[in-house]
Amino acid sequence: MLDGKKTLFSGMQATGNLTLGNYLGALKNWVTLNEEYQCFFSVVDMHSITVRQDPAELRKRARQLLMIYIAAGLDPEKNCIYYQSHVSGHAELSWILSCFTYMGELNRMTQFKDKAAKHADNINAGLFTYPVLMAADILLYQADVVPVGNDQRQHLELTRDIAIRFNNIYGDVFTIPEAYYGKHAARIMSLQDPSKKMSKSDENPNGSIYLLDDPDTIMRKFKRAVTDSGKEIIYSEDKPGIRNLLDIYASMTGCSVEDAVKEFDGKGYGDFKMAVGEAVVEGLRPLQERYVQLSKDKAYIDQIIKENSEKAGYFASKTLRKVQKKVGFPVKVR
Ligand code: ATP
Ligand code: LTN
Repeated sequence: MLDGKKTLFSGMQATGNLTLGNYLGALKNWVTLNEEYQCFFSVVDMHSITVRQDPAELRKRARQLLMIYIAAGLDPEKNCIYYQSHVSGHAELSWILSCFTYMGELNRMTQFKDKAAKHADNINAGLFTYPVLMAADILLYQADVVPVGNDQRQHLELTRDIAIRFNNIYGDVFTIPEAYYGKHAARIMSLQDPSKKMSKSDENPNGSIYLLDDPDTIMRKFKRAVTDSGKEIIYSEDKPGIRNLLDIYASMTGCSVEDAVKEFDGKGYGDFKMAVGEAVVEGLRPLQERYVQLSKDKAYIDQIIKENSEKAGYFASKTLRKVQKKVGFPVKVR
């Protein structure tokens, strides 16, 4: 508890341009929760280097991501919005937790299997221990709740297992975090291949809507979105394309999927795709306008980065000192 509020932690990788999947699966929920909790929103740039990155590009994207957090409506005066790499406690706790995590557990992680298959030439140890660093992120701030997309379920379960294991040995050190998947908990799929999740690292840009895409690009991508055979707009397993568009429409406008189905009853696929596109254009407009404003104010963003990393560092070091003492590291003479 900080200031009488429970603590929330979440983060996104600074790889690629943020997609509508990231927005609807995570960022939009963060905004609805940010008044209720004491929040830490991290740009997890240390996770990003588990896949090879161009240094200048990574630095640029990390800053863009931080500005997108703010543009989406997270107040940097009230929430701690910062770079993971600016707080060394993440790496330090990650090492300790890796000694409480089993190889067998990490071997089961589907994200590792997917990424290893995708980057067969660079299956590095960091990619394998990625979930341990993620557990460190969360446990460092004693987070009560972690809003993430559905694809992170396994990582959250592992974080809880590590924390429970540690607490069983050393007493009540870590808060056991709960995952929060949001009202819709929809996994947004690629517009070109609805069997694959919409992902910022997808090579085909037509499959993803990027948060900073202009309205014409957004409409064009929806026009080209693959649909299914038949004509009906129904929410069904064997209509993954239509189902994805219904999920997008419902999450974007806040209506239920049932209401969306009713609204489009009897309409053709063409009109339906345009309506979804328009809902997305309108839904993203405020974020895009704020982003343009923020990108003109370098001094303000620099100030946010400095103040918030100091604040995050303060809370992180409190947990870290406690953990170091518990495992038996000699206490530093101050
Ligand atoms: P990458 O393609 O680089 O692996 P990603 O697009 O999967 O990245 P992450 O940075 O790993 O994005 O995830 C950021 C957040 O967005 C996470 O909470 C994740 O659950 C959520 N998210 C990512 N893609 C989707 C999606 N298609 N649908 C719903 N939520 C998603
Ligand atoms: N693996 C996460 C990103 C992430 C994260 C976290 C999310 C890293 N550390 C801590 C929540 C809490 C992903 O979204 N792919």
